[in-house]
Amino acid sequence: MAASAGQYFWLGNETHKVPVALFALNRNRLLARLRANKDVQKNSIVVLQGGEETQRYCTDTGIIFRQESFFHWTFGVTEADCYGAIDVDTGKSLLFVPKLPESYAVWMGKIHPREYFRKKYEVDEVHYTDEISSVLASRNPSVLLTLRGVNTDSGNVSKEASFEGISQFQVNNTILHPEIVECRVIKTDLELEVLRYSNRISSEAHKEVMKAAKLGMKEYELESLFLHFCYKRGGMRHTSYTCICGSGDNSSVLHYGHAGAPNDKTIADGDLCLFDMGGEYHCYGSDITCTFPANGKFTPDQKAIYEAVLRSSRAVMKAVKPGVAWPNMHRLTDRVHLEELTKIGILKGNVDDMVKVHLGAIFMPHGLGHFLGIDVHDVGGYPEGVERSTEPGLKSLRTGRILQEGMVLTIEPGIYFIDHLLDQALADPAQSCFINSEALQRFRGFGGVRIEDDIAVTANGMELLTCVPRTVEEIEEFMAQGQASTRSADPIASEKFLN
Ligand SMILES: [Mn+2]
Repeated sequence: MAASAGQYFWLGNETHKVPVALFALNRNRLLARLRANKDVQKNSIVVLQGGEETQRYCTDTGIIFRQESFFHWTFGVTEADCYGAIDVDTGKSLLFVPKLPESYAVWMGKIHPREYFRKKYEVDEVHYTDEISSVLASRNPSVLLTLRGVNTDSGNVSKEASFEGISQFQVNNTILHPEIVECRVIKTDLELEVLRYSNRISSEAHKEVMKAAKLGMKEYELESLFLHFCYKRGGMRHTSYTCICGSGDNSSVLHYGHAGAPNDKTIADGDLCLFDMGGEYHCYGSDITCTFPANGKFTPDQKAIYEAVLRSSRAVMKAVKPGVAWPNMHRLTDRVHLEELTKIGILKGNVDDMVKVHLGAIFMPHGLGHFLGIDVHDVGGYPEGVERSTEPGLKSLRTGRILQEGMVLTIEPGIYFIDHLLDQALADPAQSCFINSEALQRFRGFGGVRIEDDIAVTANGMELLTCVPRTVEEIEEFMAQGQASTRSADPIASEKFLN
């Protein structure tokens, strides 16, 4: 096996070198699981289909290709329209690349020979995709293991490999998915290195945004700064998801920033900014939210809500370690929020009784956090045997699992003042009895606070991957410095922030 050639994915400058060995290790981990699975017959071959090149609707305008996540995990291949296979018994890896037309050489550049891909990706064999059927048949497999399974976040089904001639083979499409998903749930040290890098660059980009934020700016100007920093400094052409840059009341819109609300509000004095943005490097993502006052100084109410969320975030971080059930971390968060909201005076009464009527979900309707990896909502949250709760709040939790070393998750508690949910709670006597509606009135239009960090579960606790100012004092001090240093300069025009 070609494991020592030492190739890597690298975009030069200070960007991270991702060893191609990362993917060989992933394949070996998958093979170990498959070989231990009694349902896997002798002479089985795993067959995966990579992502396909797409165009904008009916036009010939190409959309920047981003590899399909399972294929990326297994082969680390950046090109579109490939297939890959692994012989389970021998461990041999086969890559199938498209035979490109001569016109490609004119429009797209040099057509590389197969040997180029064999070296680049450290696989054992490279063939053309139109040969896949005959190449596989020559190995006389007992069965082809293809990938079919439901993504438990989207409900969508993975695209199973298919090619001309597949009907001549025995195909099993149920064994592979749960096995590869389990592999993806636990990150290797090599994968952790990439996630640390994505987090470091994205954290720095968030700090640039905080420093540059000024009243009167459009939210999208700060989105643009984040994207620019991630790409210029970090080689991150993609983000893990669409940037959420909500100011003022928009900070309570959980997935603001979509095409119908494209981060286009003008940032005003007194606004809280809730910016949820994460860069992605070689498909390994990050998912970070910073909430800060637009003018650099928290009001007493903003400080109180912010510190309530910070308290739950840090309580969870203290409790996280292998063996802990993630739903219990969500419950812990709710409890801290309810206690803090009571101290602030928005709620009144006994917190245990509030928990019984799911009052926490009024203020945090989403889950505490989710797996992170090649997908921002990474796979494996609900394998067979792990049931999703039906309770408010908890039902939005993207995993119900017991934590294990090597899992990477977000911790993203939030408190939001969402009119629709507040009105609902006020109309429900079981919940409204805990609400001080006069105090609550003051928080209408407040928006929301989310504090989102990415963590890796370690043997005894956790490693924090995100590094941004977090306490009220840190944020105010950091923003004061930033406003002093950028007062006279447009950060993009001067590019000072990149040097
Ligand atoms: Mn998240």
